Amino acid sequence: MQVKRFDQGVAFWQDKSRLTVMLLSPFYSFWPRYETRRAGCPIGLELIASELAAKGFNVIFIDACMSAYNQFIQQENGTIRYGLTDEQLERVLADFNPAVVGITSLFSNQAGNVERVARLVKRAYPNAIVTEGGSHASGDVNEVLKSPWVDMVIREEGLATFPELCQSIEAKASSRNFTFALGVSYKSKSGGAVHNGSRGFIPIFDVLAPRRLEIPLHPMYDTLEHTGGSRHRKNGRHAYILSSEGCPLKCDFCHIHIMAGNIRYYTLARFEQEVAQLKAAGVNEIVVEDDMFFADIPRAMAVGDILKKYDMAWFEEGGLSMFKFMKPGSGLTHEQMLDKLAETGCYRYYHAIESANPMSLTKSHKPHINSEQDAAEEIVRYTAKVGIEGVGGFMLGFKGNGGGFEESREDMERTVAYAKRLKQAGLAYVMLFIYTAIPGTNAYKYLKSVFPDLDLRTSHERSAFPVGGLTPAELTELRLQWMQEVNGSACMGIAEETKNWGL
Ligand code: B12
Ligand code: SF4
Repeated sequence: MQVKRFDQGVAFWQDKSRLTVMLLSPFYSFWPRYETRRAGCPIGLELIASELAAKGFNVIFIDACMSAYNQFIQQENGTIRYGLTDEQLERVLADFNPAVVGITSLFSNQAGNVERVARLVKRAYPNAIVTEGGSHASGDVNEVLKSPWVDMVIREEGLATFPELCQSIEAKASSRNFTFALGVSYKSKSGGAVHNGSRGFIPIFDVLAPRRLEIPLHPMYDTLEHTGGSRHRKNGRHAYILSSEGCPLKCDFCHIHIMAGNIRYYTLARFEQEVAQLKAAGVNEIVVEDDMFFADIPRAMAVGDILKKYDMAWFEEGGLSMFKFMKPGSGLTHEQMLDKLAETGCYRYYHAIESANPMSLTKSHKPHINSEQDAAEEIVRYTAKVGIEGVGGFMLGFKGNGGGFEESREDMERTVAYAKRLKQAGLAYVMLFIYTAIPGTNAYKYLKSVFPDLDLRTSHERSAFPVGGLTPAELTELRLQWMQEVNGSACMGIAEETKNWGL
């Protein structure tokens, strides 16, 4: 195999007679007053590249965001694009001629950018089959397929589906308008959407090809910060990693359990192999992206031991739930868990706390004990005591359960006061998010039925619909004001400067 690195990505050339597949991560944009600007190596697309390369395909991986992360383009609607310009992307595309293109569409607030990339791709390669995958494409599949530039959507997990689809396109058993591959939706010749049956999730990830490190170690990912603020180590590389995917809970507003299913693991032996390879390649800092790292706490502790063995500083970004610290089970206490995290090199974690309102949590099928403030304060104090930075995540403006509840402004203020209390107790930073409808969730179905004419595809930093007597514009401004009140000027100064978390 010939591996060729270029400024915007990596190409794996194997055999001219085999199919050439291009994988693309789009450029993104943000609202500078309200939103963070965060992106990193797209792990899903990267893992698909490894699978395709292992199966002998020619693979071209391009990241149109991270290859020009610090290039800003002011757009007409007030947002700022970060990443390649249209012309720059067109110039990169002109170097290749793929038969199939796969674009990752993770975030609904970025759907417009993905659509724009799909248009550029279709213009560059009119004969290529253009596909999308990821959380947004899966959740909003019918809307995505209305695009004249998109032929197919790979729903949910793409690790087995996409290689199978490419094999079947290569064997001419599938075409732009037809495939039997499970987990694929496509447009029939008459233009209607056809949804093949879903595919089961991979039960144990060890069946996957070894991760190709050329992508995560591409120089474009060697940034001073990662997706969750400042890095801990100033020299050496950092890399994103998964030891599991999925979540056993089914919160109404969350797309993770739909996208990634119930919790599934890499064995610890396979996980260690990957950490050892990253270490040998110069990585000394790891960002763990597991959706529910604490689904099995003793196993999570063993993951920490492996990271310590290879002297990795690590940050758990996927999120550690407050209720897991409150009721860990397995005979453990939160002190033991936090001692272990600190001892194994964890320097920061996203602390999913969510709300001061037990009703909002219960009605969303989330454990209500997250709202027990005295217990939470004790855990936050201990986190700070062992020297770990906890980043508290809270949600404002719940409205769901088929109309079963809606937060008032007072409810939101109660959560803000809770956030303030925990910040004073030792949280390093607080993210106040706005309850947002994610296509594919129950919350989206309900909110779309109430607000059929509103575009609900905002980030959790801008509000899309009226709630608690507040208009979307009012709640968006209030959230910013509350962020300033809770975090103080030091943190907000960093957040303003970096457009990332304020630490
Ligand atoms: C890591 C992560 C991030 C990172 C992103 C790093 C990056 N790629 O740039 C950061 C921290 C930056 C981030 C930010 C945000 N995130 Co986020 N994030 C995640 C998280 C926890 C893991 C994603 C991941 O890597 N999973 C592991 C890989 C293996 O899975 P995957 O990416 O989904 O890919 C698989 C499939 O989707 C599919 N697939 C994906 N792409 C493609 C492409 C093709 C061609 C094919 C065939 C298949 C395919 O196959 C892959 C392998 O199975 C997910 C939760 C989740 N489990 O999905 C949320 C998630 C994607 N994030 C979410 C949200 C809402 C956000 C934010 C808006 C939050 C905020 N306001 O800060 C921002 C938006 C950022 C932006 N630029 O606008 C939502 C998206 C829902 C939606 N439809 O909008 C998710 C699903 C969480 C949730 N609440 O349900 N996020
Ligand atoms: S919000 Fe957290 S606990 Fe709930 S389903 Fe999503 S990942 Fe699981």
